[in-house]
Amino acid sequence: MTRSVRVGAAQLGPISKDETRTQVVDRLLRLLAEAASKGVELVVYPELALTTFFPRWYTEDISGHDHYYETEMPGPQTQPLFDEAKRLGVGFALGYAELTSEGERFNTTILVERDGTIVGHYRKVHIPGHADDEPWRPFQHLERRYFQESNEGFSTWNAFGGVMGMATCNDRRWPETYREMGLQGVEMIMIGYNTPIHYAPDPGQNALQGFHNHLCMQAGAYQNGTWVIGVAKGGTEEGVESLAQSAIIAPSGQIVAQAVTTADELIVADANLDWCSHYKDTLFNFETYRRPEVYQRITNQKGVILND
Ligand code: CDT
Repeated sequence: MTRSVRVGAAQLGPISKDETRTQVVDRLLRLLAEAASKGVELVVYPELALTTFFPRWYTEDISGHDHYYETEMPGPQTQPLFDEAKRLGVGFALGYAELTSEGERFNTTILVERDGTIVGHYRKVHIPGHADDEPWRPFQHLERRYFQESNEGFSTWNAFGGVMGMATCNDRRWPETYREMGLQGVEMIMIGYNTPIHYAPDPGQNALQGFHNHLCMQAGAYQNGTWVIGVAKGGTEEGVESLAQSAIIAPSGQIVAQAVTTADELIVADANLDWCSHYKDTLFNFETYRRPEVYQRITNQKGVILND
């Protein structure tokens, strides 16, 4: 029997600084209801889907941003999402800022099954931007101040009838992200993102944001024979324009559904997980063709070392 998952990428438009968790969860619930009405089994929400993208603001004391973090999941304001998902029999992936009881801060995504149970969590590995105040920028990208790099790495989970994986925003630009999960047989990678159009260190890249977004996710899908679900928080949020263009990408690397707005929008596709084997068993048969013995630098070396 064909293994297929009807998946929805639930793109979000901007979330303002003043929007409450309850208001945001209401938006998530509207998308969930639309998804259920279309027979969707798994809804993927973006990175930091419960709040505005707060790392754009500097606070001397990082606890000044504590109200943007979740200390429990589900908590009182997110419980309705879990309850409704369970009632509708729709699973979801949700990105949020996590503050642990040990005081650690992670950019986290959870995967929730159709019965409302948390299957697993992923904590962002590649943390972009900077840690210190850089007032020369039109807006800041202080993820390295507000989140620590997770050392948990990339896992996969048996859920939704397949092998599921998660990554977050900047992770999608790194081929290691996909290959780590590819080596665990991943069949669907869910990736939420918040990507400002303006890249202050090199504004020449601004016009290419959409191209680079799809380029890396399509390559990651194809080279590992996996579905990739890329989901944006797009539009102009607190004066900062962010990329939308959420996309559902097949193991061939082809985009099979793409958002057309920069607002809350659900796109849907039937993800046939058996298609993954077309690539996993042929061109990208890792067992036959990979040469890890000549890839030593990939894990032994961090930066570039020039040859003499
Ligand atoms: N959220 C996130 O990871 N955004 C980054 C912006 C990079 S520029 C600092 C991204 O890779 O899209």
